[in-house]
Amino acid sequence: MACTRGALIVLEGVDKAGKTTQCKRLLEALRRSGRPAEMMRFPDRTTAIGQLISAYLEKKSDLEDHTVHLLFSANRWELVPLMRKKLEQGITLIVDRYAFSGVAFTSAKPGFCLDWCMKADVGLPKPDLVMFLQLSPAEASLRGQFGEERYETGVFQSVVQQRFEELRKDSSINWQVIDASQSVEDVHKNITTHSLNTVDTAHNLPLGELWK
Ligand code: NYM
Repeated sequence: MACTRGALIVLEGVDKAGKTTQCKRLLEALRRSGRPAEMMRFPDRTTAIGQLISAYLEKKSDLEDHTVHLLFSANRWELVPLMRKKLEQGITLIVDRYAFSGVAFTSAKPGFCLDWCMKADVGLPKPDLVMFLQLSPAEASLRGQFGEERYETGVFQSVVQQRFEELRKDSSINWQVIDASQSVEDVHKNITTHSLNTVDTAHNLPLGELWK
């Protein structure tokens, strides 16, 4: 029987790259084109695990670094049954951050290597497309101050950027680098083109397993 699943599309990038705005624009564009789509974001702060993560990010609680890494991963795993169900129903998922953020942010902390950080997410549904919104730290700083949450400093974000660069060398992932310094409209057009191609080809392909 022909497979008619939705595509798993992820947007990644450092803070202020415009991921959330672009996810929303892409969602509208896909729906307008008649392709069913829904948006998700990680961390999903609505679950019990997500609330632990949220309190940590807001500096209302302290968590040991390995522990919080595993919570971020658990927060993805707990949503996997729902993700699979939607994809099987033919719904394309547009995901604001995924395991790549998980690895890039934790491995930017002292004493963490990429390899250890990737382990907990091995076997997650593999994205059909990962678009990395590229923005230099200098351009990001022109977009205003960082917020109050943990990790929102220029120095930390630069290390995160380097970790993303290492992750992007993995040719088993369909990475597309998008120049996020362009206008919102131009970035949107670029993202939509990649996404439409992906949605139309994913229909016939089995869903893969991440980093396996
Ligand atoms: N973050 C996000 C992680 O450290 N690990 C993860 O696995 C994920 C998904 O959480 N600074 C970090 C990146 C962000 C922060 O994200 C919250 P957002 O998109 O601002 O809610």
